[in-house]
Amino acid sequence: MREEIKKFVGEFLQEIKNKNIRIVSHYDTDGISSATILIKTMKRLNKKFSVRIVKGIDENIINEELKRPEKEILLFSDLGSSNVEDFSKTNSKVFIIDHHEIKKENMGGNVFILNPHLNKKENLCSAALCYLFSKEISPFNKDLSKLALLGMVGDRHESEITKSYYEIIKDCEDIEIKKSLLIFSATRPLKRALEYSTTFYIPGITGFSEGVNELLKEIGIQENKSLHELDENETSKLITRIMLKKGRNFSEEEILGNIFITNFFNRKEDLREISVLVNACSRLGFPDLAISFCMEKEGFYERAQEIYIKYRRELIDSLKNFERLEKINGNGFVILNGKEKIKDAIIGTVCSIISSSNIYDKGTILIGMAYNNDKIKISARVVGKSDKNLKQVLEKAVCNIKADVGGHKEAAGCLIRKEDEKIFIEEIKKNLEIELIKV
Ligand SMILES: [Mn+2]
Repeated sequence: MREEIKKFVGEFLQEIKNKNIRIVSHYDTDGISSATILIKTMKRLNKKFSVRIVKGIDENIINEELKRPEKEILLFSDLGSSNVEDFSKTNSKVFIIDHHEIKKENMGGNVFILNPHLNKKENLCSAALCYLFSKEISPFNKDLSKLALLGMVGDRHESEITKSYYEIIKDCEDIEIKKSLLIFSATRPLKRALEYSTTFYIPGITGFSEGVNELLKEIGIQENKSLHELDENETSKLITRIMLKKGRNFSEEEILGNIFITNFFNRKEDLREISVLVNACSRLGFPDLAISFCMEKEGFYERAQEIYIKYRRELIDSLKNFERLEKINGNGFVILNGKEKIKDAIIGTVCSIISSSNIYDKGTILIGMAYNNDKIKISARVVGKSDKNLKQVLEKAVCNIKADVGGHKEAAGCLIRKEDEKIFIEEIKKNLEIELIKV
């Protein structure tokens, strides 16, 4: 990777002489971390720049961006790989730092791209790539390593720390790694962390303060201690108790993992929590606030917290309502129709949390539905690791009604019209039952 990065940086520094930079990045945590690294790097180079955060790239965005003044150099992060064909047709130079799949044959002369898929190297998140790019420009940018690790956690790469990630961890002076229970967050009082933990849903604990109090009393742990502060003995007692909670027994690898603690705004923070906070701010329409938070600008801790707290409350209420919602329990699948009781913006997250809980057997397909005015947002997830292709499952179900299915094998979604609700449910039931017989 080192050689590719050197070459990429060389081309970039050559091209930006006398030019301004236009940064376009993705709106998730990895994209926001990437953008923050790039912004800081451009500032330190004394370059003028502007930033745009997008959900994805479509034709309109490509046209708008390519029409911008010639004095600007386009720099994409955490997206752009699937658009190289469009970019290669233009005269302007385009730089892309990304880790999404790319077709080599589409690459053209004007596009410079840093993407680990091109040489089958380790899969690094975009923020890590942006960081290595930044460090190649100047070793003084090593202080941005924390943001690379934020992107890593955002894209859930932390369970498998590969060579380059080790290098980044070594660069980061302010990081503490601990193998522990994956409840959320490790730096908040356990009482709150257990009640509001959405890493995995624990029946009778998630959303229920009485259940939490009882559990902590039983094992004799002070409720105001954080997970980070527990000694080994206390940690193992807590793990045992949670593993024995009703439902399917959790396996160790499902509930234990690496936790990264670092400082943000001079407070000890769990990177997973920062990742959710940044993601929530950005997705709810405040990407600029998310970036300012990552830059640790004064006053932005409080503003970001406000949005984050609202988001968490919404999520916990939805999970609490989960047991009361209309469900269709099939053989190997569950359709969860949240109707107007779950916000469409969080139905995907709710399904992800339920799928990582112990309520349903491994391999169960979860189809979540939530109203959005005259449309219905659909999200598909699967419990545990599985080779079922959820994108195909949804594509089949909507083949007679108009809908574009997005996502991939493990997580997919689409938007259908409200009047197609019944047809969709019938189709998906039919397809999933047939699927099962085939197996
Ligand atoms: Mn990414």
